[in-house]
Amino acid sequence: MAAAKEFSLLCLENPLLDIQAFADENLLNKYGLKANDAILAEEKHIPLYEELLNNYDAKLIAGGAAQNTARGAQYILAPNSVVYIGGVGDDKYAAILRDAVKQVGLRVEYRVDPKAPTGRCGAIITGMNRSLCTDLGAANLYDIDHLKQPEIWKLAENADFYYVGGFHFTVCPPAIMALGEEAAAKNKTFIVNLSAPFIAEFFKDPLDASAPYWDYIICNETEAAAYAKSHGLADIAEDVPAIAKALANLPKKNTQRARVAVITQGTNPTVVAVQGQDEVKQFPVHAISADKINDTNGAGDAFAGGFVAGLVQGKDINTAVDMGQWLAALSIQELGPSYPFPKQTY
Ligand code: 26A
Repeated sequence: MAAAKEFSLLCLENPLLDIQAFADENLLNKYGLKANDAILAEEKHIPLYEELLNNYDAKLIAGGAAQNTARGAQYILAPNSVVYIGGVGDDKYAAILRDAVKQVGLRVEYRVDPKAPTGRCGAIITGMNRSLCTDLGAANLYDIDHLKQPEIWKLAENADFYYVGGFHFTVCPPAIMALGEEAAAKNKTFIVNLSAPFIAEFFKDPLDASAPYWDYIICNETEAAAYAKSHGLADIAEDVPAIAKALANLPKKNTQRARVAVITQGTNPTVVAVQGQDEVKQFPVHAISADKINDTNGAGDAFAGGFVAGLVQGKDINTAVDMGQWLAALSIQELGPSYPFPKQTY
């Protein structure tokens, strides 16, 4: 058998270091945070990071949603399959990230900013919920110039699959569009994750501009509802299969591939709709007992990692979904968005 092509998956988004702690509602209330949400930090949130480190025994864990997905996909795929791009600072947090990605053999090509600090995400775990509050720092300075540098663009041209974390719509929509256009022009696969409710609500214009390029759109049920409410589909906001169908059937640029919409729903079945098909499929998750769960931070990213790894391996949709659910089940038994070592195989 021919050796698999190297670096066929390129991922783009915001590399972050998670400052993760177990806490209670008092801390959420103090900073006006919701138990299950992901937001951009405002001035009032900045003291949260020190407070987590000083008073809550917080752990520093590699994060950044699409970087977690990229690590997850590389965890499954043959060596040298995945490359990830995004912006970091020149500091010890970036060194921790480089160390973590090295462990799974993920190649990173960061845009390094000499002045801005590496982005950080306060991850507050309360029971099965996680509240994420992100100070983007250098991740916010990612620019199209980095992507278009000859050696980076060469990586993009080489790749056959692009995965963009939706959080990047707050940072550099031109880079997202460049990948989408490249995918459509060369009949490659362009995958987007909606990432958080606020993306569909407040970054609607750049999100919608990229929609014609989506070959796969992945989100969870809350993001799906936020999408529906902000896109004139409020009447179906609670109807996950209907939203999946609506997403799958949005206008599409590359008509050689039918779009697939995938909506996860925590412990409820994953919903999959394919453009032009009437049937919406449901896939039960891999059940694990509650006492085995450490935290759900990064579960959705792990799902996407397993799913995309399946696509890269040329698996059918059913198998790719199952691989996503398998990796998500492994990840929630670890601390934060991490994967077990010694490595397990699907
Ligand atoms: C722009 N924002 C808000 C973000 C993020 C983010 N990754 C990129 N951009 N906010 C939270 N995360 C990451 O989500 C993961 C869990 O799904 C966290 O770093 C965490 O690892």
